[in-house]
Amino acid sequence: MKLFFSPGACSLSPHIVMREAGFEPELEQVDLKTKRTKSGADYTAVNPKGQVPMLVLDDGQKLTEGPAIVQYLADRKPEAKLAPSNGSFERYRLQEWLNFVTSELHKGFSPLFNPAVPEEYKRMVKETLADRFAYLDRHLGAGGPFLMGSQFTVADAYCFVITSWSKYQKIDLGQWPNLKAYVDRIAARPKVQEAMKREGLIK
Ligand SMILES: N[C@@H](CCC(=O)N[C@@H](CS)C(=O)NCC(=O)O)C(=O)O
Repeated sequence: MKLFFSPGACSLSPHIVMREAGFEPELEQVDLKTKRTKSGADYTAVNPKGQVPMLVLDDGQKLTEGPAIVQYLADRKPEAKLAPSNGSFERYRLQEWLNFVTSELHKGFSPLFNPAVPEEYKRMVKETLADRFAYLDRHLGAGGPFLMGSQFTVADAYCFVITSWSKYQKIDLGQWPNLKAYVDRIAARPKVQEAMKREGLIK
């Protein structure tokens, strides 16, 4: 299986999951500005969406959309317990979290990385994100240490990656101590460190 990624982008989530699940990830870097892969291929010809992540399976099938990819990876290695089993109520809980991260946090952050977006709108976007972070902080304060309780799941990998973008936007996570502790806890996981090193995000 090959994962198309861009350093520090949302593709870090399936990259972490691959390592947590025990796969040896084959990776191909994409330049999201030029839409070229590191080997020089036109990425839009490989993936018409032009976005990362994309997973290419051993039989050549292509899977996009981070929440779908991480569930596929988790289901390939059930022994890693990265997702509750299909059909259980807890699986819907996981999907509830993945959807929250993708629609409220991930796409909540996107305008902040767009230089064409006016500063006034960015201020409003940051206020909305602060509400979402406050919700997460309360949730983690009441339970934890992970989104679904004691077990680290693919939703935590995704939530960690997106919440960590705060550092690029001068959003101080220290305002939400439970959330800050959660991000630090996940950052310290050996497989997360491995993935971040491989992407050149840490030494
Ligand atoms: N809906 C997609 C969105 C993926 C996405 O937004 N990827 C960003 C990087 S974090 C990207 O490729 N941006 C470049 C672009 O949209 O042209 C998913 O959840 O996987």
